[in-house]
Amino acid sequence: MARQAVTLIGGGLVGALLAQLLATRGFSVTVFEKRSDPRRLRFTRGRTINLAIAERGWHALRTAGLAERALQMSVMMRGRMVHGRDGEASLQRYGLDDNEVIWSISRSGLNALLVDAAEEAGATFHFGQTLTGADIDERRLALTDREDVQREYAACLLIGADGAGSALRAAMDLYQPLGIRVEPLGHGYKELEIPPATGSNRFAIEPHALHIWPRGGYMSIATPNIAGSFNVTLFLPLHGPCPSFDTLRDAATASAFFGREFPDLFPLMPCFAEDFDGHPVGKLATLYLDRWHVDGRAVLVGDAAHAIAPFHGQGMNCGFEDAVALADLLANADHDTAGAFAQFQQVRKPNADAIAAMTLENYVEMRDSVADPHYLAKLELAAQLTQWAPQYFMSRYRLVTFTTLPYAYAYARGCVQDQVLERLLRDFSRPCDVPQDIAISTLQQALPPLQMIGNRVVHHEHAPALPHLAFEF
Ligand code: FAD
Ligand code: 8R5
Repeated sequence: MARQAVTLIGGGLVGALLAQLLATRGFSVTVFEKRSDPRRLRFTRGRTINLAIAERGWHALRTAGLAERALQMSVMMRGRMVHGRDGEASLQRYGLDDNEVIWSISRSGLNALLVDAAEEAGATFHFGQTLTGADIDERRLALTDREDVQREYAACLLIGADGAGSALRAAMDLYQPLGIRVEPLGHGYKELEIPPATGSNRFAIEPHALHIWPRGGYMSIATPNIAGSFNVTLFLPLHGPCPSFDTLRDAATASAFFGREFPDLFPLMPCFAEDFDGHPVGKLATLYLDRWHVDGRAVLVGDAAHAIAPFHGQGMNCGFEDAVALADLLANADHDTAGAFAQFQQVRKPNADAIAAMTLENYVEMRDSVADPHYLAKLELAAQLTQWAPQYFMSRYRLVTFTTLPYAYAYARGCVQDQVLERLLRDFSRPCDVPQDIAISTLQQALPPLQMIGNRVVHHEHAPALPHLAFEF
C-alpha cells in the first residue's frame, strides 16, 4: 500500500518531533521551515537559549528513542531557588528527591537533534521556505524562499506546526472560521544573560536550580546553560506606573531600577545595558481556538493551536504530548483523517485549556505568594499530607511536572486537594495542629487513590473519576 503523504509546516520543536514520529510510523513526510537548518548553527557562537523540560517532554522523547541523547545536553534543576530582597536565597524542591527534577535544555541543540532524527527516519526538510498563503480547498500552498522567489506546492495531508504566529492557521481561518481568541496578559518579558563565571567555579550562581527573584507584581528568573551561562528573564507589566516596560524605556533608567530591585543579580550581568537595549520586549498572551482542524484537510498542533504563557514551563512539553497523540491517531486512522483530527482535538483541547489556566495561576504564585504566610502554611501542610498519604495527596505542581496524567485531571484533582488544605487549615489553624487520622480520612473521603508503584504514579489513560466536591463552605 502506498505510504500516506503528509505536508508539515514548521520544523521547530513540535514539527520536527512529529516529523520523526510520523516517518517512523510509515508516513512520507515533507517539512517546510522558514528558518535555516538548525544544525548549521550548532557550532557557531552566540546566545544559547534554554527551555525547561519535564516528564511529559521526556516521555515523548523516549517514545522517539531520543531521551538519552537529549539528556546529555541538559542541566538538572532540583527546585526553585527563591531570592529575597535581603539577598537571602532558599531552595524549595520541586519533588520528593532527585527522581523528581526538571531539566534545562538548549533549544537549538534539541531542535538540531530532532531534525537529525526525523531525517534519519526518512522525513524531508526544506529550510528557508516560508508559507505565505494556502488554498485549503485546493490543497495548494504558496511558499517564499530567502530570495523572495515564490512557488506553489501541491500539499497532501496538511499539519501546521508553525508556532504562535501560524500562517497556516490564518489560511485555515479564512477558509472556515476557527474561533480564534487571543487573551493578552498585559505583561511582557526581556531576555538577559549571566555569562559563565571565571576561575574554578564555572557557574556564577547555583547551577542545579531555577532561580526566582519574586518582587510582587513582577519578577526575574534564571535558568542554567550547560556551558556555565544563565538565561535571565525579567517579567514586568507592559504599561502603567513604574515598574513597567513603558516606564523603563532606556538602559539607563532600567539599570537604576534593576540595580535597586535585584541588587544581588545586577552585578552578575555585565551586558545588562546592551541586552536591555538590544532585545525586544516579548509580549505574553494565551491563544484559544474553538477548532483545531478543517475536516480531514488540515490540523494545527503545538503553539499554533494553543500558545500559552510561560509560567509553568510547559509549552513545549504540551506540544510534545500533542505530537505523540496525533502520530498515534493518524497511524491508526485507516485513512479516516477527519476522524483522527476530530479525535485529536477532542482528546487534547481540554488538556491544553487546563495547562493554559494552571500556567496563569503559576505566575501569581511565582511572583507574589511565595512569601505569603497562608501560602506557606498550605505548602507545609501539603508536604505533611504527601508524607502521610502519598496515594491521596500529590501536589498539582508534581502532577503537572512529574506525571503524564492528563493536564485536565491534574487541574481537577488540584482543585479538590486545595479544598482539603483550606478546610483543614480552617479547622485547625496551624499545619502542625492537624491530626494525622483526620487529615487522612478527609483526603480519602474527597479523592480516589492514585495508582502508584513506589513514589511514581502509574500512567493510565483513564484517570479515576473525581467525585463531586465533598465539602460545602
Ligand atoms: P515553535 O517552536 O515556535 O516552532 C514553529 C516553527 O515554525 C519555527 O521553527 C518557525 O520558524 C516555523 N515557522 C513559523 N512560521 C512559518 C511559516 N510561515 N512558514 C514556515 N515555517 C514557519 N516551553 C517549555 O515547555 N519550557 C520552557 O522552559 C519554555 N521556555 C520558553 C522560553 C521562551 C523565550 C519562549 C518564547 C517559549 C518558551 N516555551 C517553553 C514555549 C515553547 O518554546 C513552545 O511551546 C514550543 O517551542 C512550541 O513548539 P512549536 O513547534 O509549536 O512552535
Ligand atoms: N518562557 C519555567 C517553571 C515553573 C517554575 C516554578 C517558569 C522565559 C519566555 Cl517563567 C517560567 C517555569 O514554578 O518554580 N518551569 O519552567 C520556565 C519559565 O519561563 C521560560 C524560561 C520562559 C517564555 C521567557
